[in-house]
Amino acid sequence: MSSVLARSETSLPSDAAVAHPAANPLVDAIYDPVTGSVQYIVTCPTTRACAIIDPVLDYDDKSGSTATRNADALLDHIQKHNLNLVWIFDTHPHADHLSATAYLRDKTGVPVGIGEGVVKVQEFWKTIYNWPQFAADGSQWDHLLKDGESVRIGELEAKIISSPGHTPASMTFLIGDAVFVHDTLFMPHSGTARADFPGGDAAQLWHSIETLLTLPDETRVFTGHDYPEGREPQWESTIGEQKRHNVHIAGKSESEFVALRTKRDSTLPMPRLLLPSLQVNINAGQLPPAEDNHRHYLKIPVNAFPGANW
Ligand SMILES: N[C@@H](CCC(=O)N[C@@H](CS)C(=O)NCC(=O)O)C(=O)O
Ligand SMILES: [Fe+2]
Repeated sequence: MSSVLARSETSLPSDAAVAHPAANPLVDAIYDPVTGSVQYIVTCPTTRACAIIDPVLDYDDKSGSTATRNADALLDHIQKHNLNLVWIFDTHPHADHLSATAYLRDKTGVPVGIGEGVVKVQEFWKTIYNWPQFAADGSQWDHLLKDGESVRIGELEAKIISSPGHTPASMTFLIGDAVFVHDTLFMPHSGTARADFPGGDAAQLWHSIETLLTLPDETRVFTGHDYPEGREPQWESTIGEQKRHNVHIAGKSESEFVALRTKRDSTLPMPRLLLPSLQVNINAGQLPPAEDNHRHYLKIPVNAFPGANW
């Protein structure tokens, strides 16, 4: 299956049109139909500096093969538009796909970042993988993002907002008139992300979403996933649309949300790639070290999640 590339609103200005400081980013998205993930390239229109958010490393669990089709498509886009990559981020340690951050850092030398709460996720999963020598201190990333801090992408300021609930490490990026909400709000007709992963919490997710909904109605909202059934994938909405139409949020109280989220989560199987993903993603997208035959192995803990839906 091939990825879908789409650009939000305006396209890159000509070199002549770069006199004024940027407030709002250009946003390009590459959708991965295999995992339903949306990968973003966020660009400062005045300097052409850009950041990648949530890159996917392709993984076929049937053959144990990795590939870099998605990540290379991101790099091709950057090269084609003559952009200057300055940051690579994951919004949270993903449970449904392997992160391509390590591959991209190796290729480009550009720093990688994730929320500082990743340490809690590392602590949980290093026990599951029985991996005592693994350093659960976030040192695998170049930068651990803190709530309220800002990072620069050229002349753009990316404000980091902690938004736990789906995971304890989840961070939202507010960049000009665009907010990258990852796995909090999905498209209004599909609702919200699940809150049943280890360290997840439906009430926390509600409060994180409430904070996001205080942004101006016209703010562009870019979500981390879409799971279309018989339609084209979608990932862009606005805060106003979310407030009015999100099927899990609009007209609901906190307790109603928690009840519906908990009920739905009790029916969901674990993501197909949960166990390969976390082993790689707590390690900033690096495979476990190669063994003496130079091959990398992923470990599957047996019966670590009794009662999980199949
Ligand atoms: N079927 C997908 C499900 C992945 C999944 O659980 N996605 C999370 C985000 S990482 C979610 O919030 N899903 C909400 C839902 O499926 O309702 C898979 O196996 O990968
Ligand atoms: Fe997720």
